[in-house]
Amino acid sequence: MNINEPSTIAAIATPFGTGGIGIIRISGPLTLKTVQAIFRTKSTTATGFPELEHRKIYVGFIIDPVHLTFIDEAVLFVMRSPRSYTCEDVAEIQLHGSAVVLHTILEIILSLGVSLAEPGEFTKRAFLNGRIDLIQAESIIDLLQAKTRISASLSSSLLKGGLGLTLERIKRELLELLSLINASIDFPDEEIPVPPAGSLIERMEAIIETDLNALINSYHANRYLKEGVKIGIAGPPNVGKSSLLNCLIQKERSIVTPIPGTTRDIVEDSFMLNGIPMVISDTAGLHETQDPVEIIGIARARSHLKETDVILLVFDASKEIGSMETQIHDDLCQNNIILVFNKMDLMVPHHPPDTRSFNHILDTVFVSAKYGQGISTLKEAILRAVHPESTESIHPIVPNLRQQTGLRFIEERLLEAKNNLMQIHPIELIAIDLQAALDKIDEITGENTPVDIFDMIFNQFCIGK
Ligand SMILES: Nc1nc2c(ncn2[C@@H]2O[C@H](COP(=O)(O)OP(=O)(O)O)[C@@H](O)[C@H]2O)c(=O)[nH]1
Ligand SMILES: [Mg+2]
Repeated sequence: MNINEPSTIAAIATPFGTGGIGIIRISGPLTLKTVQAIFRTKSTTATGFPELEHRKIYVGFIIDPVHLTFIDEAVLFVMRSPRSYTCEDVAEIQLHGSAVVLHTILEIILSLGVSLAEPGEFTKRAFLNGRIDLIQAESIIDLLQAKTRISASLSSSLLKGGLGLTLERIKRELLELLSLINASIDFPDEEIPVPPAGSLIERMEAIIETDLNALINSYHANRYLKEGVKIGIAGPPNVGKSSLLNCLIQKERSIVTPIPGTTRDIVEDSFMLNGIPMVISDTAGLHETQDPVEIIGIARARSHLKETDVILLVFDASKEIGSMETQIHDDLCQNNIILVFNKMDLMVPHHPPDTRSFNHILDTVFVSAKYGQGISTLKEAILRAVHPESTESIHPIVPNLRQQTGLRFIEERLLEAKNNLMQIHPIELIAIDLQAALDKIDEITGENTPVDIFDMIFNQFCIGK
């Protein structure tokens, strides 16, 4: 066997457990031979199996090729190279979704010289055979893991190659800039004039401002859509934090009692706001206590609140603001706080609480969690706090963290090159930065990606994809 010839791989492509149907997927040069050894239709005999046609569905059954015994009914779907997911010959066999049947047949397939596919190996082959770029491979992971419809549709738009096309355009422009610069380095005697710095600077600025910035900024909106905006509820005991959570999610999720210290662990739930998922958590009331369970709860609350995108700091609107309130605010020491005065129904008319001592807050709202008052104002404040643009038009091409880090690197290199040009540094220095930016583009798209990054990406897949 030619050692360069790719192996043939197979895996169960449907989730583990019992299902209506289960699918085994095979890809590689031995696919058709393997299928011919185990699959029969009513009209075929062991010797006279017809040529398997591209994109044709066959109905029949699987046999054990050694004992020639019947194993299960099956539907076979064949895609011939290169017009398949992996660009290789691919067969998908639909069977009854019993784990025993699927494993028995998989074992038979593996006994015919086929190897078990690694996680993501089908998609890896699609990438290695040039059918998709690395960004598209990553968007397939996102799509498989998408928790919301909007995040699934974003992954699909990435899958169509939008980001790859933009990077291709940036790459062409950078290559042109680099060749202008290199020409003046390589042939100094030919009197090829160094391109005027002004025009080079302008072109670099255009790349940064029109393409890179939009992509980089779209990352936050995308993260919110994929993972949800993290909202933490904080405040002293008994001000109505749990009531507020229940009111926002419209469920009796967190226990509400008049007894202070009821909530000890972190209670988390979610709701949608303008199509954006919000993951909201209720925490233990912040105050001095000797109760060992509450002490743990408060420590948890504090560390959890550090990781949130927005904090709803809740106080009782019917009470005076005292040193405890300002102390809690100062201890949080975060700049993403919305001050929420709850129990506005009990508030003494014309005597609103004095909020002058709170200086790092985004907004102040008055609500009554018990009677549902002021909740829409609070929702508006939350949306304002998490980047207004994320609620409006969403950039169609939004990168993940790996791509985002890469884009930032490219931006830094271009800014560096631009500064060097402005300070009339040697042109060689500028070439180095442009080359580094170009290399990073190749790393993002997968044209030239270090093996470890590559493995890390494909290891996120499930087996059979
Ligand atoms: N009048 C009034 N009572 C409320 C309001 N919100 C909560 N409460 C009451 O305040 C008490 C404490 O509420 P809870 O949500 O458990 O507060 P937490 O300790 O901050 O979680 C309960 O008896 C609630 O019914 C409100 O807006 N108005
Ligand atoms: Mg509570």
